[in-house]
Amino acid sequence: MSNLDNLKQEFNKNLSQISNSEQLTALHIKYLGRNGLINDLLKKIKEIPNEEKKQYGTQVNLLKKEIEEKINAKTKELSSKKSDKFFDKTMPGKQYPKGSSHIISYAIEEITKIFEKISFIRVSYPEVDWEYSAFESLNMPKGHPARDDFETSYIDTPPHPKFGKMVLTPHTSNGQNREMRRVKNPPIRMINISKCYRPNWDATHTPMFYQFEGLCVDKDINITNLKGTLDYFAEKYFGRGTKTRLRPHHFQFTEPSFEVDVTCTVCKGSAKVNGKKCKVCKSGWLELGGTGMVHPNVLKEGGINPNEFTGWAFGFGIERVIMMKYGLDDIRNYYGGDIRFLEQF
Ligand code: FA5
Repeated sequence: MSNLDNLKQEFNKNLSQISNSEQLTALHIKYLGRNGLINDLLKKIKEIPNEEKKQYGTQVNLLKKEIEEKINAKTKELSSKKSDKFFDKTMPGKQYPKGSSHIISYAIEEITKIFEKISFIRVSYPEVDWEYSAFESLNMPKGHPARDDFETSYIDTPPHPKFGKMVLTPHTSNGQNREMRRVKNPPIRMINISKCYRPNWDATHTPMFYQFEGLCVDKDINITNLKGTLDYFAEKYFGRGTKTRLRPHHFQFTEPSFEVDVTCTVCKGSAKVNGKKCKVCKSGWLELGGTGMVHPNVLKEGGINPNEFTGWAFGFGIERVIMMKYGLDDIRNYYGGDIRFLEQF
């Protein structure tokens, strides 16, 4: 029996033992693959005497064709068997857990919408910025002690001759000068939302956190406008009936400056729950953040004439407003990645 007959017999035997598509693929590779047995036979044509070459080639090609046809037939046979299998179309599909936006992203969206409704424009200024934007432009010259309040991290790069070193910005107030220079001519109505950095880590402070900063500059802007806007925000974000109050404070970039409190979301400002002192606020009020009338030096540095225009600004922590809204007690949970916490929002 010739080599070709042996190969054919062996192939038929192998084929008769095939019961699934993996085995059939392996058989295909064994006989018809690039380094398969058929190609081995074709390579051997060099060793065949010249007068027999033609006949040998024809026989090998016929065998190759026969093997291809048989493999194709087997493929069809196997796939038709598969379709005989019972498939219950009414079975529920695989359930994959549903993703959702992060609690911070929801708050950013909500706050943006609240301010966009009253014509504020959402912007986002650099998280890594010049010392100038974070301090000098805000009436805090080099060496001023007020800078210490912001516990700033500096980037180890050569300083700019005018703008100083680069910093991880400790507050969104760095956007004030940038926005004044972008808009040039008031009115300015900015809502700047960005990441900030300070080296703190406890239940109410994280090294990276978000602030949102409002800036309004126009003719005849006064504290009444500021109070009205804060009341509007508090009602929209925390719910109807939420009130705000201003307490005197000091910031180098606003004059006068205030801290803003809102009525506690748990006791609604009464300081009592079921006749007992409210555990969340103890006084009926919760602290929201800082605000004030933009200092004339800050307007001047932004290229705006303080004799013609006035303005107000505020800066609040996003983690803090979420905490107040939902009565949460540890903001580190926001960044822990625990799905059981995050999927509640
Ligand atoms: C400022 O950052 C001022 N730039 C706010 C301002 C803007 C005043 C415009 C006047 C005019 P303060 O340092 O108080 O102020 O921070 C504001 C809020 O940021 C805080 O009330 C708090 O909610 C939040 N915050 C500050 N540090 C952290 C921190 N490490 N983690 C989480 N939130 C923080």
